[in-house]
Amino acid sequence: MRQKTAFIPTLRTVAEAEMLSHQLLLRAGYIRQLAAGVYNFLPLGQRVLQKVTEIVREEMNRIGAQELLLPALNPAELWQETGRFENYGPELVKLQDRHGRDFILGPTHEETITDLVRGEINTYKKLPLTLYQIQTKFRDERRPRSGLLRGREFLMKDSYSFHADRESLDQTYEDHYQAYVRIFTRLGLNFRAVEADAGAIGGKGTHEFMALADSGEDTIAICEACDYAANIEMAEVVAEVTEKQEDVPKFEKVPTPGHGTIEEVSTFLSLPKEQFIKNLLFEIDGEPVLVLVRGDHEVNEVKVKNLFEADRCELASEETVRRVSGAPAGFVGPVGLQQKVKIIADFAVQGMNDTVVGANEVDAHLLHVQPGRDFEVDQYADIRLIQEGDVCPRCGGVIRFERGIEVGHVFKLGTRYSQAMKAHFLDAQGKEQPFVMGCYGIGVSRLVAAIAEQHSDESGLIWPSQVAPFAVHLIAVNMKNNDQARVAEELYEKLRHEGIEVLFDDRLERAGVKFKDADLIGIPVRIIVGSKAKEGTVEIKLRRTGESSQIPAEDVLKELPSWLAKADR
Ligand code: 9G3
Repeated sequence: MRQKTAFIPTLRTVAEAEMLSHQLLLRAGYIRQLAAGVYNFLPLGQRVLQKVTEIVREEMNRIGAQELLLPALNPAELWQETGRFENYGPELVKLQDRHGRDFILGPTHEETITDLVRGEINTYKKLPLTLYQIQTKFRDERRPRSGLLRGREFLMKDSYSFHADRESLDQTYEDHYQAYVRIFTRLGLNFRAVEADAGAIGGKGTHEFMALADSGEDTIAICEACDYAANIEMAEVVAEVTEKQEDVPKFEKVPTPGHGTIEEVSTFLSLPKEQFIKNLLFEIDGEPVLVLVRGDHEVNEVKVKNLFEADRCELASEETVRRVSGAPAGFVGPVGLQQKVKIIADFAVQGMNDTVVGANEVDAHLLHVQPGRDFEVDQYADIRLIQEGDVCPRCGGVIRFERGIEVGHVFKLGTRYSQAMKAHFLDAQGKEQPFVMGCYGIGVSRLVAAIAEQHSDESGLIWPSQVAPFAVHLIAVNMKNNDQARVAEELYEKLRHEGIEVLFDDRLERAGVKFKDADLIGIPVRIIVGSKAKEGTVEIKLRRTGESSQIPAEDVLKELPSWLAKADR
């Protein structure tokens, strides 16, 4: 491609863009925003997107998944069969056709694919079956941000598998897991597969694939000693054992005027936060539940929700707190509640002695409260957020946090959708069974940003060769100079004749502009035809390291493969 005619509108600066990848993709002319979370992919962006898509497609085909294409426009009826038309909020894009019928633009396609398969497959002999698509999804995010990382219209590879039994699902899940490892490795990503929470989609057993990035939205807990890694929403906490004290004095009330937070009361009473019990009243599927964790710990709401297998789990409203406790939020405690409610506590609370809790009275706390003596806990469970320095639940090593960008997510769905949609097959005994299903996603357009996040510096993008829009960036420093123009044109023709993808900067721009643009665009290997062209010498240079050398123009084809190979190391 010749830059004189190419549509690559580079920019020196852009308005605020918190993610480096977002800023660089805009400045290098890869994408342009049409609306919040809605992007144009310009020619360079499209070429990268196609390279990523091709690698995903190759690895999905390799595990025997069959590619199809489902409609983005789905009749609401399908989504009413699973109840998701009603219970997914404003994120679900709804519209009406000209006859006033309800439709949605698909955010994912469990219903669509299950409807297709239930109409065509009815015997175990045709199982297992894995189908996938690479298709545009719509999710009306409240706060679309960070460019391609959280869009409202985006490209996803979503695959769905259908099985006669759980063992078969486990095999396909493992096949996807390995395919994802191959895909993210080929894409040059530094990633981790982490245990994750299945969330609203349901099912047991799920992993997320996280591209490590300090600016990533997700936090993962990683063990320094073994390969344990989990989304912190899921990471298990090991409860340390402490013995109960027998000689704790009777509890007593103390005034703590105007001090609501544990921070304030801990300072006011000069008692450590570890001696406090944090009391949070939740409404879980509408029922008030008092949740207790140690004062220096945080409640993990995903664990609380999963403990009750609840649909809804949120902090109680102020009036519910007053009704149940008799006091405002900062003074709630497990002793002397106005209304009896279920009390659950983190394992760490079980081993506590001589604690401080809210007195269920404004401006008052209780000292010397002894769990098990002064109040009963209905259930102890692992419901706190893991912290850096905690013990690894697998090997006892030390847990530390990393931030990541979720680029893949694999789920064992079970029969949730097939049951809801009466998608059955006849098993070997002729008995009707619901399909056992799995679903597996990769954020394809999000990957472009994740790769850019990991492969860039402040001057611009640095694409791994497998996904770069071109392999070689050929730059004629001064196209007005006959020697340079001749040598550059000859090289351009020779490289293209060899099937090498070349971006040729043949513009009549100053050298400085050309090199700044080349640094932004991020093509791994650069060939510079400059003043030494008249001696037949050109410079070959790596974008990543800046390593370069002067070589004879006629040796470029011979030298290129070794430079392309070291471009990624
Ligand atoms: C919705 C809306 C947003 C959603 C969903 C449904 C996320 C929804 C989870 C999944 C699960 C898997 C197949 C590929 C891999 C991920 N956001 N999810 O189900 F209606 Cl508005 O999409 N689907």
